[in-house]
Amino acid sequence: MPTSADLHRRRGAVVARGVSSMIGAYVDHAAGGTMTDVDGREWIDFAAGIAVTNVGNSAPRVVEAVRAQVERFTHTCFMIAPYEQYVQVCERLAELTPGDFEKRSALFNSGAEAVENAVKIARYATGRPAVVVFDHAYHGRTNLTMALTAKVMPYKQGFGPFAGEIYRVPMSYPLRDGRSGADAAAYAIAAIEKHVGAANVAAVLIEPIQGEGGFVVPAAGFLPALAAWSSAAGAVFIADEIQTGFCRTGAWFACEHEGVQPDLITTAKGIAGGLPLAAVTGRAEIMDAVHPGGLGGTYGGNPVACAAALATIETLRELDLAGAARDIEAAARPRLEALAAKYPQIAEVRGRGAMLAVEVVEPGATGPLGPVPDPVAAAAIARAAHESGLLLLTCGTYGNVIRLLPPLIISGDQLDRGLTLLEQAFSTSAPFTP
Ligand code: PLZ
Repeated sequence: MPTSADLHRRRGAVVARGVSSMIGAYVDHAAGGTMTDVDGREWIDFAAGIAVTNVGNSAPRVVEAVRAQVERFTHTCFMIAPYEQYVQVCERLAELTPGDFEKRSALFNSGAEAVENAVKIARYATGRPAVVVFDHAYHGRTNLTMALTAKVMPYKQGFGPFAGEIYRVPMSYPLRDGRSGADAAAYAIAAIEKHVGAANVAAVLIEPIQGEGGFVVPAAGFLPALAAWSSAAGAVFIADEIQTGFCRTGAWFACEHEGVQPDLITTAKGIAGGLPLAAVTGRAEIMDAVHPGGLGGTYGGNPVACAAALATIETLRELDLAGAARDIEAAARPRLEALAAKYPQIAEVRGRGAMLAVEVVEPGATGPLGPVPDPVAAAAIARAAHESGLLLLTCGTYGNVIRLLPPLIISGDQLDRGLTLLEQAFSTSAPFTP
């Protein structure tokens, strides 16, 4: 069997350099809260494949459902010959997503594709061009979604020109803007009204908690104020719950924490336990504005991915993994707060449920952005974690946020071991001793 080093050498000769990997170890198998590489080393998983394997890798129900579906049929294309599994996923989405109104869904393959389609639908339904997005937003890597995404490096550099009619406005970022939710919303709304014009806005698109942008939790009241403004302006309020959805934050969807009912919601990642599936779900009158045949794609709602989604949703429900996400927060947050008390490099502990982060800064330094981001220290801590066998991700516009995204089925013991490795990573790599 090839070692990670062998595979890494072979990769260099055939895999495009633009596709890079966080660690040099190659996966042999993964289950629950751990991953084992081809060299036989076990890793604690605080990544869940970027918030995908909420039910764990190779969750038993998912494996069984996929196996059974693969034996029945693998693909017909829903636009050619439809099947029940697609309809069932749309039924589940109508039940689970916030909003007590008639809903419709359309299924796709990736998060970016769901966001693209949500924008298509909102433009069609309103007959308007403009899409409002926020500082630090991440919505994907296709041409339209690159335009929606804020950060240039590595996502956009050299890949333009980008799609037009995208307008970026300030995000509520309590650590850095010091504004209340209401004030931050008023500030963003003034920018929309003055720079875009309410009558031109097809959609206001927002992650209820930003993912790649730094696990930024907007101040309370920000999301409801934007949703109310959108509704009054005749714009479609779209929540991108691709990273926050499917119990990650301790509720089925993060919008629920603020009682927001988006007109449209995009989902992917956690929906299907690791198989590629994405969806746009929302108000029937908006979704059904589009003419028959206007939405689709060869693989969207593939039957194997749908079978995986149904088994994933059943698992999330039966194991109460929203409750598990809250338990993860209850166990991890005090440990992160203790780290923050010890290390002045930690400016803030934030997040919800099993979507938690610490923002790393230069101790005591304040600049035009507020606390001065320290991406070098964050990277050193992540590297130390990797060396000790902890899969740990960073994120943030400034690259200085360490984020925790464990699978929701992680055991108490695995979570404890992972947090201990994180604490050790701080003690061995932080440039300042406490
Ligand atoms: N919207 C909120 O988090 C994907 C991107 C990783 P796709 N986030 C991980 C990377 O570097 O490419 C994401 C997201 C939110 C949209 C997307 C895009 O989802 O399935 O990666 O297309």
